[in-house]
Amino acid sequence: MTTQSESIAITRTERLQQRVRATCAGARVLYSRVAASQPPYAVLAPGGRGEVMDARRGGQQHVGRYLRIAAISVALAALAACSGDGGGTVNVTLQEFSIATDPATADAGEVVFEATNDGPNDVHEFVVFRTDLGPTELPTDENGAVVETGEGIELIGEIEDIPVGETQSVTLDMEAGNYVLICNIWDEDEQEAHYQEGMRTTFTVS
Ligand SMILES: [Cu+2]
Repeated sequence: MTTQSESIAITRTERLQQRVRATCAGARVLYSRVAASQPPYAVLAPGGRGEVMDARRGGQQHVGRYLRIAAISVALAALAACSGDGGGTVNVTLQEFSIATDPATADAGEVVFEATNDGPNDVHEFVVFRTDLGPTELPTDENGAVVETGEGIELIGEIEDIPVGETQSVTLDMEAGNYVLICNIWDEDEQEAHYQEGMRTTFTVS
């Protein structure tokens, strides 16, 4: 279905993805600057010196070297947060009328949903809400379709209109919590909301 809330949702998803990309790009830049810097100390204190005198000991200490190691550690930790153990790939199967995920849980982080429409006849979509409501408790309109801007649910992302036999993916930055995944197609001809027909399931991020 084509609604205003969907275009808002797409913008929101893109913003989230941009933010993740920007953070990870920043971590990569930081790491490359730290790793390549000469003198290394300059990374932490632009204009500073690579070697500083330790007046108390009266000797010359290569403090910059230790700062460099610390800076590399920070940069590596930031990189690990971007590409590390979190998230993962989840296969989603959409059909008349069910939605199944394998696995049904993920670690917090970047989660890639690969959604396949197994039909046999209908176009389906894939919509992710963060909510503590049960899968059958989402707010609906008079047709029985979920009101995506409704109370108690937060739209995290979606893939619209997946043709039968096709697989499409979306990458979402997901925090720990409870989610409900649905297809929110309202079929005017059949007068049926796919959500009401059973295309809804829970998903947990920990
Ligand atoms: Cu559907």
